[in-house]
Amino acid sequence: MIMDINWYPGHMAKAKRIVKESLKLVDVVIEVLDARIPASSRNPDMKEIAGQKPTLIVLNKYDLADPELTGRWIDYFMKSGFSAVAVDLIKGRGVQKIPALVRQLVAAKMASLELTGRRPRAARCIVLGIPNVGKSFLINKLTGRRAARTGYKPGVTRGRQWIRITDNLELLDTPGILWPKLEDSETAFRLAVTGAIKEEVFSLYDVAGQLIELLAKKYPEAVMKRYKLQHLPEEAGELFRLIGISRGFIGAGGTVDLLKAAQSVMKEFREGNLGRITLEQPEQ
Ligand SMILES: Nc1nc2c(ncn2[C@@H]2O[C@H](COP(=O)(O)OP(=O)(O)OP(=O)(O)O)[C@@H](O)[C@H]2O)c(=O)[nH]1
Ligand SMILES: [Mg+2]
Repeated sequence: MIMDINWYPGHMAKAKRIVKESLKLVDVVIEVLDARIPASSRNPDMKEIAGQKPTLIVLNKYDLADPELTGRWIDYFMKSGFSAVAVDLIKGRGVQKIPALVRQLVAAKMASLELTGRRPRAARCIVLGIPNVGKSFLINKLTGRRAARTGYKPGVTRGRQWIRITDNLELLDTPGILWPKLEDSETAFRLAVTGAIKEEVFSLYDVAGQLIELLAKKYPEAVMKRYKLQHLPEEAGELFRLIGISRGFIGAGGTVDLLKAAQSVMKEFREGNLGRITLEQPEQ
């Protein structure tokens, strides 16, 4: 069973408090999800935490996700009242759309500020997400190297700073870390294979085993091609044995190194070498 030791209740309560405090300072939430697991990488308490704040959902790691399913997820989130965009933060694809999308989300609010005679101001946003979804990469991409610190503002908790993205968009320089939901084993599995849960707290062999069985079933051609296999057994141990033989993972006594096969399947899945694979679909 997978357990994330980092997220016992005390930690969760503290993270929640920090995020809630930050949220008072912003107009818009940018919630980063892993495009391969848009449901499982959402924080279960997000609705309660973000309240009515306009939210832009960023489906990151688009380079690793199934493009068609990503499109369906974007539709799904838009129909649910969010703004949504797919990005690849390694190549920087899609990031340039974010400032305009954020401005759209605050257009009504800014207009009403003006109507009541207040000066128009920059929209303020924060990046939120569970571990490893790409929050830091996003902040770096949005701010670039020219990142101009706008300095401390009154009311801003010490240690937090605003970075100017455009003339009318500012970003809190530190992301808010959310905790993943681990209530069911399928969600935990998806978080583990995509790297959201640290490897110390789950059995790599078991998770990779579940992964290779799933891949063999759903993407048989990709698996056979990648590992040069003639046929596909259903069971993980047997799959790893064939993959180990094919890759030459043979130990001293001539035995196949199953763990090494499992490790390489996990690594290659995460690097996208088995194709662009999304592990969950939006509900109909
Ligand atoms: N393939 C791919 N990898 C990405 C992308 N964006 C980020 N990564 C990888 O994901 C990992 C995590 O990115 P970070 O920006 O550090 O994630 P984070 O959300 O700040 O993680 P924590 O600080 O642990 O909460 C890094 O190893 C990146 O290389 C992407 O668009 N595509
Ligand atoms: Mg980070």
